[in-house]
Amino acid sequence: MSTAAEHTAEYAVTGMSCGHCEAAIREEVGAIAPVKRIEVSAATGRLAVTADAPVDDAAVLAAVEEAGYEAVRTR
Ligand SMILES: [Cu+2]
Repeated sequence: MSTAAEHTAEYAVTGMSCGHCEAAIREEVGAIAPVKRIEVSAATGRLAVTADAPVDDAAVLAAVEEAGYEAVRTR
């Protein structure tokens, strides 16, 4: 554990089927300013967004929607 607190928000994404879907979400969510790390899997439908500040839920959900998918926060 580092001393700087990391915040991770997890989402269940509906509609991803392949690597292109993952890339589309990665690109849109990656454009949100303080995002540090993105894990996304079409196989599990899971999206995890890590930042040094609390993750902006509305921005993530809007970005996923922009990419053409739907997400709900799961953690
Ligand atoms: Cu795809």
